[in-house]
Amino acid sequence: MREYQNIFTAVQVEVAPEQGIPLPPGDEKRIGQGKIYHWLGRIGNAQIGPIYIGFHGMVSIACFLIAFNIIGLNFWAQVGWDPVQFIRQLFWLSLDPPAEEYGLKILPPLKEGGWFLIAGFFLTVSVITWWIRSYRRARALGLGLHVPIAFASAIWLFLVLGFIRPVLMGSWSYAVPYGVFSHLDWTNAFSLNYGNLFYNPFHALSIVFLYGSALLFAMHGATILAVSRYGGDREIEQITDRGTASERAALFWRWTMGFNATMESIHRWAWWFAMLTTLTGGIGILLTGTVVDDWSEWAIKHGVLAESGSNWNQ
Ligand code: 07D
Repeated sequence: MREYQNIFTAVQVEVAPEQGIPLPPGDEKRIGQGKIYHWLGRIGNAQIGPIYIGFHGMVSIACFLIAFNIIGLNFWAQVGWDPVQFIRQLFWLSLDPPAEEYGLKILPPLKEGGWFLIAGFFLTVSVITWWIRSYRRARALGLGLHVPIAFASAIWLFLVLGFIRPVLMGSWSYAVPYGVFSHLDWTNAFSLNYGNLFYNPFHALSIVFLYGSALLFAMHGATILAVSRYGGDREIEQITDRGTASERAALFWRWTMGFNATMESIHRWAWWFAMLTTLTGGIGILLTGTVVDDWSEWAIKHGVLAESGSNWNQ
């Protein structure tokens, strides 16, 4: 028997583009009337626009493009402006922070970290103005501040890595380089330099929340798809008006693991787990090199790890 498995299928309603609520006078910054694209509707909402740009959106996009171009042009200069080599070596190219001896100097020579700092400045302004945009749009729509708060947690980790920790360490050289492989190498070197980041309890917590977020997202997404044949995708109504979808979903989890979140609380679980990934991560990075120099030694001192290390000696 053929069964309806709601994995790839999507319901699309072909209607005139939704215009949204009227904005207060002076705040009307929307462009276009909106358009419906069938293929977009297969993965999300078919409607694009009217697009809200606004002052902070403009500043953010402009600053991002400046940072992106500074990084890209530095990469290109590093291969003698050869477009073929630019593409071939793209993953290996890197714009690095100034050397340690420049400390927190505001503008070292451009080719010795100056460009890095300028790019970092514009990228930071871009991220912060995008946050302001998320805050202002949430307010304009009368929403809770859940999205801006979660985004602020990600920005906290971003600022710890690129600004707060370098300032506390007394040199921009501690910031993360802009490059595909270079930032991976930086991450690896960070762990090695500070005695294995796995023994940093905040890194461990961050992983718990990261993996936990993926697990919760998989469980929730799968549950709602599985009960959408009973109207379970109308999640909000099901919080107060529990129909068969909600009851079956809850019962499934009580049967399989003895406990179930509710149609409402599952979103709180997901929000907290995602938010805590970067919140705990930022704390872990901030402590490294400032308060704790070697996480293996720290673990031995606090009885987490034996003097001889773990039993893994291969
Ligand atoms: C980075 C910050 C927010 C980002 C923002 C976006 C733009 C784009 C683009 C200009 C993601 C701004 C950017 C707009 C600009 C252009 C083109 C969020 C970020 C606002 N680790 N590890 C974590 C695991 C190891 C190390 C977190 C696993 C090794 C370091 C996470 C393993 C070593 C750091 C995590 C593992 C090591 C981390 C990241 C396994 C060496 C961090 C969470 C299984 C490789 C970061 C406390 C996140 C952190 C971090 C997972 C291993 C080093 C939980 C699963 C032992 C140095 N690791 N890790 O959401 O917070 O990032 O650590 O081995 O700094 Mg780790």
